[in-house]
Amino acid sequence: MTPYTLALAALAATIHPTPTLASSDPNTFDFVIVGGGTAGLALANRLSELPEITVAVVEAGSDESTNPKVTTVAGFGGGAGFNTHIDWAYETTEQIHAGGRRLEYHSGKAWGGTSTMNGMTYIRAEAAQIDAWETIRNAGWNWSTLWPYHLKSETFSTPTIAQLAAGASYIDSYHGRNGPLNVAYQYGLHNGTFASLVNETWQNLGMPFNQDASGGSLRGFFVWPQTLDREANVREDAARAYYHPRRGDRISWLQSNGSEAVADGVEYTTPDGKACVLHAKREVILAAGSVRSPAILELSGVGNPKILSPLGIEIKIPLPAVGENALEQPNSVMLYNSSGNNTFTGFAPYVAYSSARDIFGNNTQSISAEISSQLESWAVKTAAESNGALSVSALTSLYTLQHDLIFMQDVPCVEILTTAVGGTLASAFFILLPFSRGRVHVTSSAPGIYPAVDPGYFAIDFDRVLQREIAKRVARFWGTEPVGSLVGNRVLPTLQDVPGDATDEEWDDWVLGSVTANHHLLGTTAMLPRELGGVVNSNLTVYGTRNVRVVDASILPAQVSGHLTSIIYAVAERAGDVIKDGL
Ligand SMILES: Cc1cc2nc3c(=O)[nH]c(=O)nc-3n(C[C@H](O)[C@H](O)[C@H](O)COP(=O)(O)OP(=O)(O)OC[C@H]3O[C@@H](n4cnc5c(N)ncnc54)[C@H](O)[C@@H]3O)c2cc1C
Ligand SMILES: *[C@@H]1O[C@H](CO)[C@@H](O)[C@H](O)[C@H]1NC(C)=O
Ligand SMILES: *[C@@H]1O[C@H](CO)[C@@H](O)[C@H](O)[C@H]1NC(C)=O
Ligand SMILES: *[C@@H]1O[C@H](CO)[C@@H](O)[C@H](O)[C@H]1NC(C)=O
Ligand SMILES: *[C@@H]1O[C@H](CO)[C@@H](O)[C@H](O)[C@H]1NC(C)=O
Ligand SMILES: *[C@@H]1O[C@H](CO)[C@@H](O)[C@H](O)[C@H]1NC(C)=O
Ligand SMILES: *[C@@H]1O[C@H](CO)[C@@H](O)[C@H](O)[C@H]1NC(C)=O
Ligand SMILES: *[C@@H]1O[C@H](CO)[C@@H](O)[C@H](O)[C@H]1NC(C)=O
Ligand SMILES: *[C@H]1O[C@@H](CO)[C@H](O)[C@@H](O)[C@@H]1NC(C)=O
Repeated sequence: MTPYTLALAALAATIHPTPTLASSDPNTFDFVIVGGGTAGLALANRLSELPEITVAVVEAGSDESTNPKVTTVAGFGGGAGFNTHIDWAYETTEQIHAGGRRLEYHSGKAWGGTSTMNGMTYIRAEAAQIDAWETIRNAGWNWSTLWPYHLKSETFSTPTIAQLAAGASYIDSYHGRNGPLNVAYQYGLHNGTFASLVNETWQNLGMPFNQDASGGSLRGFFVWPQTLDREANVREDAARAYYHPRRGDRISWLQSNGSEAVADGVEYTTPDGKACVLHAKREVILAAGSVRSPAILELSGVGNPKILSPLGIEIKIPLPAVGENALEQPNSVMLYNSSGNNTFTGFAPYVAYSSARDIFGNNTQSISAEISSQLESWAVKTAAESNGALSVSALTSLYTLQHDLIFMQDVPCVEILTTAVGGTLASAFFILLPFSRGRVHVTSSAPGIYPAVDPGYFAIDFDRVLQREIAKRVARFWGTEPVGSLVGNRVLPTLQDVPGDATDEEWDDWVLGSVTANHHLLGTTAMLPRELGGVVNSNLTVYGTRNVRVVDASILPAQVSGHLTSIIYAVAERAGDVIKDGL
């Protein structure tokens, strides 16, 4: 059986009203994009605006535009499609720093990619952390150069009066009005007093209300908008926004001499197992996501010889950083039942972003200094786990930058979601900027075998410390008025498992035994100078290749404090212009 649904591919990105297949050979296109997901479809759309240019999108999944598990906006959206045919359903390697468990790692397999099964949360990154991209020598990439692309991608639906009363808020100038991507609050927002009680509680804990985080400043409490077509009340995935298909296996090369390789196209497998090639006159662009883009490079001979040679993969370009620098976040959930017989109806998407200072208070200075003194030893540890791909000096400088963002620039490093449904009140929470690095590598030269996904949760102890401190803060939040009177007992973890006066060790045990993936993996083909562990340059071209780029979450060089799709769309939009400028 073939594990892939291979609908017909080779379509010249046809959202454009007059698509031109200006090629005599039906298997030859100017651009061949592998992965019709979040980034891939946004990019294909923009490249296809050029009248003379042909674009093929190779996507392993199918058109799911009428799949109710995709279109539903119920609850947090994410989850409906888990472990169905639209989920690659990866599993991590044993997480040795998180109780040795293997965790589910979901990832979309459909036109629209992971945007067909995610939580639809639309929250942009913090401006200072995007500006930091430029300080690590990614010329042209900063908050203000991405700003027009945030606006270009978006059509924001102005909240109605009832939605404003339910907690929606916005600043008009932060939003686009003519982009392909619908962003909105849903009509089903909870409209009782809960939002204002949560708001007040956070204020009692020193957290301000944030009128609109879309401007690049996340700290504080707010009700978040979603990638959503409000009037149709359906999920706005990348296919719905940017497009309306065969598995790409590896790049086929025209020439290579060890220091430079030129792609000819992409090999793919038909449902009956036949190997075929789509030729790219100009470029091959990988947009297969953080798990598969590095894997496709490795299957194509671009990667770490120490990993590829034992698998019998012929090295075209030695590039050890491929698949390293994987950055994910661990997610924890705490649940309470409501006091009395309160029940909550409607959708309550409430979030508070906090900085290190909010968490550590007067100890911030000393913790900052302590971490500073450990950065180099963390770099040594992480470098040692990277199969020689990342150097101590590179990691030390990246860690120093991250330390500065967290402790000097107060970039939020903590996210706490709070919601209520029926008789349950819930928080999900996660560290945003882990120091731990993981990796994604192929384990076989056969393209159908899943790569090993190792997010490296809690490889650096401080990440666990911060996750535990957030858990304690969440417990404190639900014990603070006015929300304090709404909750009855803590039901996850129970007071037996983690008592009210639990030690740090007891909290740690619970955290390590219960975390799940947050599914924000990125960085596995990072846009960084080669000596800092980069895989693509600031034009998103893979080092050592003449005509292969990566455009998806895997190029983000560092974690971001918002959610990923907003920045991925902006990156893909800008990539479209970078590519067009080079034509
Ligand atoms: C459960 C979950 C909840 C999330 N919630 C949110 C949220 O609420 N808000 C938010 O902003 N972000 C969220 N995220 C993260 C976000 O959705 C992803 O980071 C983002 O969609 C990734 O975009 P991408 O373009 O990098 O990859 P994808 O969108 O995953 O696209 C990759 C595409 O490539 C295809 N592909 C892979 N390999 C091959 C191959 N060999 N040949 C052909 N095609 C291939 C895949 O099928 C897929 O369509 C969530 C993620 C998950 C899993
Ligand atoms: C961002 O990049 C643009 C263009 O290179 C530049 O003009 C601007 O000063 C940069 N902004 C910051 C904050 O560095
Ligand atoms: C939160 O409180 C502030 C006042 O401090 C108010 O302006 C804002 O509208 C409130 N938001 C919600 C969602 O209650
Ligand atoms: C909740 O409802 C049940 C059944 O209606 C009732 O027996 C119980 O007393 C109620 N509890 C409280 C605290 O109001
Ligand atoms: C509040 O939401 C409920 C559904 O949960 C809806 O029936 C009601 O009309 C809403 N009220 C207002 C004022 O929008
Ligand atoms: C923090 O320091 C300030 C000023 O020194 C002091 O007033 C405050 O009580 C301290 N807070 C805590 C929680 O120790
Ligand atoms: C809340 O949970 C506790 C412990 O599980 C239980 O004893 C209590 O009855 C529950 N309260 C309500 C209102 O359901
Ligand atoms: C990026 O592409 C532009 C236009 O093709 C070119 O001028 C520039 O030198 C490239 N930058 C890098 C880092 O290769
Ligand atoms: C590989 O060799 C270098 C020099 O070492 C040349 O500059 C490249 O043009 C050449 N590239 C290819 C594809 O053969």
